[in-house]
Amino acid sequence: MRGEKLLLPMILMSVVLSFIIQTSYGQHLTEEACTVQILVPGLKGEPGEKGQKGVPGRPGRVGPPGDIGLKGNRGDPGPQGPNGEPGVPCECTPMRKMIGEMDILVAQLSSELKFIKNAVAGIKETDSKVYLLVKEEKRYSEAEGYCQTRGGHLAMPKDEGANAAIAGYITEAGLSRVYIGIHDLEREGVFTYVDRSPMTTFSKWRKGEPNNAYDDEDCAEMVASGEWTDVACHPTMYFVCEFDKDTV
Ligand SMILES: [Ca+2]
Ligand SMILES: [Ca+2]
Repeated sequence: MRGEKLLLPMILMSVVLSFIIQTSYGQHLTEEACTVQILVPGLKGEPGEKGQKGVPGRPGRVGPPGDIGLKGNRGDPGPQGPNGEPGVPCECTPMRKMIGEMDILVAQLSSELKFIKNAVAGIKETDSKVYLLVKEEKRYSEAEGYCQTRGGHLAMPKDEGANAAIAGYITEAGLSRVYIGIHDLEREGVFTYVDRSPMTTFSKWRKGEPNNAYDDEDCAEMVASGEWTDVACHPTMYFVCEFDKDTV
């Protein structure tokens, strides 16, 4: 636009200048007389080179907070952890063993105390033997075990004096019968003392005994009169132990 506005004045100025030159130089410029130069714009030039990249713009404002997300699914279990440190060896075993042994000792002491109480209550004796009435109901074999534990046997009367001492003991205690150490457990009909010593000349069987009633009488009891009877071995009853005076 600006080029077009200047076009008309430039044309007029060119006409005036040509007229002045023609008037001033006369013949010299005759060939150029009435020549009018008209200036026109040239063709549009090529586009310039591309400019350099501009500096980055300022950062924008912080955006509004987003919506709360939905809860995710539960994750898979993690891997197994490393093994723990080795434990300290338990010292309880010796203690338990000791407590167990003490329990056994207490039980033995209780049993011994009971035995002593019985003994204090009254022991019968002969020149060579001490008899103890045990007021605990036991089977024949258990009764013999009880006496053996204390160094004796079930009472084995081998003469009238010993038999009378035991019988008196039973009577004084108000009992009717007790186990004594006589049986035919090893050979039916052949009675021996519980220490396996044979019966010799002395015996005190009640009339009609031993009769091995019901084929089930292999042990012996003494009744208050001092007589013996063969009886079954499994019933429980009181019993009399005997001890050698030499070992008591
Ligand atoms: Ca028998
Ligand atoms: Ca009998």
